[in-house]
Amino acid sequence: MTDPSVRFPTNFLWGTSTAAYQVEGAAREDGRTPSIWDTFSHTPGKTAGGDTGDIACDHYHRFRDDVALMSELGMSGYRFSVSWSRVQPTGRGPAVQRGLDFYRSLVDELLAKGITPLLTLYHWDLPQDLEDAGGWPERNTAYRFADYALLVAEALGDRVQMWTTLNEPWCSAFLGYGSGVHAPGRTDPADALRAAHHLNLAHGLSTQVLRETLPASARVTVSLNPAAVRPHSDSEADKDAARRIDALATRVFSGPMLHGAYDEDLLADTARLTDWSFVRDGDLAAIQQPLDGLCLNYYTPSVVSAVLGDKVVERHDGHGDSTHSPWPAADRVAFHQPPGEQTEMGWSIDPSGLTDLLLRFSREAPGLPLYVTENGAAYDDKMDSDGRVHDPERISYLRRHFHAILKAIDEGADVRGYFLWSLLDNFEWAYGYGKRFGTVYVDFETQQRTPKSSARWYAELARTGEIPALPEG
Ligand code: PNW
Repeated sequence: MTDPSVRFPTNFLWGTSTAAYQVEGAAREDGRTPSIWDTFSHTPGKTAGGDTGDIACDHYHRFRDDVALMSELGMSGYRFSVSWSRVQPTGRGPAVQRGLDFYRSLVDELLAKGITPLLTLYHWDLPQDLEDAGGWPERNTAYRFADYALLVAEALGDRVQMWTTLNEPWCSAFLGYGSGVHAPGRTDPADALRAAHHLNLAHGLSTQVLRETLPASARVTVSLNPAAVRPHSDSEADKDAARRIDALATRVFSGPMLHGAYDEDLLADTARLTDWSFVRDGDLAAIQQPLDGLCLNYYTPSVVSAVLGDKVVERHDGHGDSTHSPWPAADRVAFHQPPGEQTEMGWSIDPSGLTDLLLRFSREAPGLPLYVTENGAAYDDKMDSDGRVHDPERISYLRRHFHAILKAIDEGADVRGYFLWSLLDNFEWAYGYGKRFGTVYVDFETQQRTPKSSARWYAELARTGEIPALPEG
């Protein structure tokens, strides 16, 4: 008999993930207008080498080949996002048919190959017009998002079963409006907290719209990137630093979404920045909508300590260079680079964080199916003279994370699928094209796709549902 700890459940979804701005290109085609990421990437100094998503992987024109590639690799799922300004250019008013047609064609292509689409409504590309009207710190943006959700649900609800409202609202709020390393590049900690609340509200309102519009069989989820936080020592002060980061990274979203409340410690920690009066009567009930699954994205843990006295805070939090912290009112917290292996992002490799998060949410939200919607690693991949791309480090990273998922399943977590970040090397936000997360190599001159050895390895895992036991040590 097979050891249960090496076999994934039957019907486990094996997929890859992408996001519209990172792969599509065609930034000015068929009526698409700028999103905050177009504006940001075209602003000098904001992305490495001035890279933009103008062309990216040209997936907008090559999606048929890309879906054929997924099929060749034996994938049963694909997670992609819809570009809001492609289907509703100003973030208001009617939909642009050609924009919707692109996603309809993509979905039909997936379905024809037996690949389950997981559609994300928002992966960070707010229409610039809505940013000009105030962006996520402005309450109206949440209502606009619910209207946009209706347009997409009406167009694709007959063929897409799995829906995600937001991807990683933490990044949208705290990297976009706090540290400013992501679009729109604003740096006001109080605005970041307002943005977080309005993203929560957008999630709740859009979930209600999806329920009213989609067939009863449709499933609605959200993708969070909760922090696997570890205190640097057992001291009370370090444990308190970990508590603060957990509140600001994770509970600020999971609290209202799953439990209908912002935790008291979060409100107290941030009291000198805001009185949270932007939370209106009825908001928390609107945000706490029953969900059909919870999607978690995980790359690396966070190890934190309290900064005592006047010590200068050394930042190793992997969130890019900014003098502004993405952690409002947690400026007395230091992030530590754990010893050991790291990926090209400088993110340390520790799969136990993924086990911990899956178990945490399986306890915190009993009965809610879990999906890993992002996990993966950037490496400095190069094409060999034989035309192949060998990425043994990525295989090793993935293997260890799959064992971490199996461990969580063994201990009771109901994990239903895995979407590797990413199908293709793509536009890695502020890092541009320099960081390759793909399991398929992309030559950005020719747009040629070459599956890396990790793609073949992953295809074999998807085919058998079994993973060899980890070597000792
Ligand atoms: C996620 N951080 O981004 C995104 O959902 C993807 O679009 C992205 O390409 C991928 O992870 C790899 O970076 C993150 O600073 C960006 O903590 C930054 C952070 C986390 C996730």
